[in-house]
Amino acid sequence: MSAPLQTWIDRLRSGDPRALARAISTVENRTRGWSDLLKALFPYTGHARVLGLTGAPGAGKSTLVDQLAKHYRKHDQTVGVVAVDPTSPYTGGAILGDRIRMQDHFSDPGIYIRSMATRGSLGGLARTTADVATVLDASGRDLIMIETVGVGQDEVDIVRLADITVVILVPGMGDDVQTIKAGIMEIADIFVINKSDHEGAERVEREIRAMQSLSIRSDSWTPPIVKTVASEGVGIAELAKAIADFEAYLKKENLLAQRTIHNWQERLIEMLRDAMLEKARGQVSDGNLAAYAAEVAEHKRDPYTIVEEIVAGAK
Ligand SMILES: Nc1nc2c(ncn2[C@@H]2O[C@H](COP(=O)(O)OP(=O)(O)OP(=O)(O)O)[C@@H](O)[C@H]2O)c(=O)[nH]1
Ligand SMILES: [Mg+2]
Repeated sequence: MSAPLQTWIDRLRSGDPRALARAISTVENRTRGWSDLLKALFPYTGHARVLGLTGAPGAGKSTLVDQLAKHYRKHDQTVGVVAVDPTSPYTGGAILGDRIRMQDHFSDPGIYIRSMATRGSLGGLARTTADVATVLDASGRDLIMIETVGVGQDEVDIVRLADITVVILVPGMGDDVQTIKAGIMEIADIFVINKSDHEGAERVEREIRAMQSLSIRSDSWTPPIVKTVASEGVGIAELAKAIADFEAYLKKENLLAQRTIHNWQERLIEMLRDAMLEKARGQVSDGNLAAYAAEVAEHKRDPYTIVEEIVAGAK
């Protein structure tokens, strides 16, 4: 390893927020040296628990993350937060909110919050997020929380990489359990009904229960339902307990190792897909690709043979 890289890693490991920020940017933007950095950091990873939190826009995810961060800080755990914004990272109200909240923790180096741009994310959103979590893990954080809006496949893929997934629902707002994306409901290890100060929390709870009675998880865990009022700090201790219970269950049933292997299998496939694509793309210039496309459009050549030839050439 080069001396500057070693110094950088030493600083990052000692808790220097600037070294950490630079490492995250390098990985996020795929700046030169990003993969060497991740390779060098990998031996230091595997200690943090990764908590994924997802839910509809405005459900109170950031407020909840903020409260949980405070809770864990009281228990002397260091926290890293990655807020993945699916739309505009710079003008969104959510990010402004995150900034304001960040100042609460500003004097506390035990909390590191990072908002991630997703537009033009080079390595694929789920992969980049996982890589950023890897950097936070290597920096020695005990707990990493990843906040995403639960709207699309990307978000499902992100939270799937978490050790523990919390799905946040709210009463009313027309987002009945039925209308929430099925994929999101299935990945919940814990349900939170936030904004329980609003009318309709009981109804959401009944709907979750009804849905749960129809399906049994392969690990036979029944996701608990925790009601919170995040803006008031109500139910946070209960949520932390539900998280601890699930962790204990994973440990007792030896499921954590299985989950980790399964997650790595998914990550490896994605990494392979990226690497193979890059290799194949190295074979064809954009101009060539346009020429192939024209040939296919004119039915001069079939696309299947073209792809086979490119793949064969990429060895
Ligand atoms: N009444 C009530 N308001 C809440 C509660 N939790 C959060 N809020 C408010 O709901 C609004 C949205 O909260 P956020 O934490 O930014 O929600 P979010 O899910 O992170 O939003 P996005 O990141 O934009 O999707 C804020 O004004 C919060 O103060 C709650 O339990 N009850
Ligand atoms: Mg938010």
